[in-house]
Amino acid sequence: MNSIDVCISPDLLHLYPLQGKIVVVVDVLRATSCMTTAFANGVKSIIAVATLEECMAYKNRGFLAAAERDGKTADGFDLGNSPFSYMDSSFKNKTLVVTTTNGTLAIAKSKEAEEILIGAFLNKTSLIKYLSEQNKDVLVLCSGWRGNFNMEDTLFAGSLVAGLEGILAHESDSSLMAKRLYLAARHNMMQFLEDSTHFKRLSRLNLYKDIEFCLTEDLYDILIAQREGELVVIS
Ligand code: 3SL
Repeated sequence: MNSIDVCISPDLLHLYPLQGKIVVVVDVLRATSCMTTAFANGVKSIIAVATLEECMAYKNRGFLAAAERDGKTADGFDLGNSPFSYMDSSFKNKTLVVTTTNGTLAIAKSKEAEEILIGAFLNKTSLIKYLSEQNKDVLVLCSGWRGNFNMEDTLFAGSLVAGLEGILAHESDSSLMAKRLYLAARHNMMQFLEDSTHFKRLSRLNLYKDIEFCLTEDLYDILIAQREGELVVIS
C-alpha cells in the first residue's frame, strides 16, 4: 500500500525525501485557497514565486502580479491575497504571478517532487479522489508561518489523511496528529481555530470573511498541479 505523510513546516522538509512522491502544498489561510478560487474563476495559469523581487520583475514585464506579506498587499503591487479579489472576470484566461509569505515559498521548496499539487478545503474531495487513483506516496506539506507550525494547514492535512484512510497508509505521529485534529474539529472549524495565531492575525486585519470562505469544503471541483513551472488546472 502506498503511504501518506504530513510535514508540518517547510523548515522540516529536508527530513522527507521527495523523489517519486506527490507533494500537496497547503496554505489554507490563504495562498492555496486564493489560487483555487482564481482557477475556479477562469485564471489560465499561476506562476508562484518565492520573493517580492521576482514578482516585481514579472510585473515590470507586464504580468498581472499579486504579492502579500504579513497578511497585507505588499508595497508596489495592486493585488494581495484575498480570495474575493480573484472573483474578477477580467482575470479570465490570464496568467498571474503570485508571491506570499509562506505558501509560494513552500511550493518553491517542493521542486524535487515528482508532482506538486495545490490543496485547499475548497477542492478537498477532488484532491482525495485524484490521490486515491495515483499509486504514489504522498507528502502533505503545510506552509505554516515563517517556519512555525500552524493549526489550519495541519487540519487540512488531517482531512486528507482521514479521507484516504484504507487507501494510503499512514504511520508517522504528524499524520496521526493531523488526522485526530481534523476529526475533532471538522464540525466547527471556525470555532476550533479562533484562538490560533493566523486566525487572530487575519481577524485583526478585518479578514474574518476570508477565513470563513477558506474553510468552506468542496466549493470547487478542480485539481491544480504544477506543470513546467506553472500552476494549471489538470481536471
Ligand atoms: O503566508 C501565506 O502564504 C499567506 O497565505 C498568508 S496570508 O493569509 O495572506 O496572510
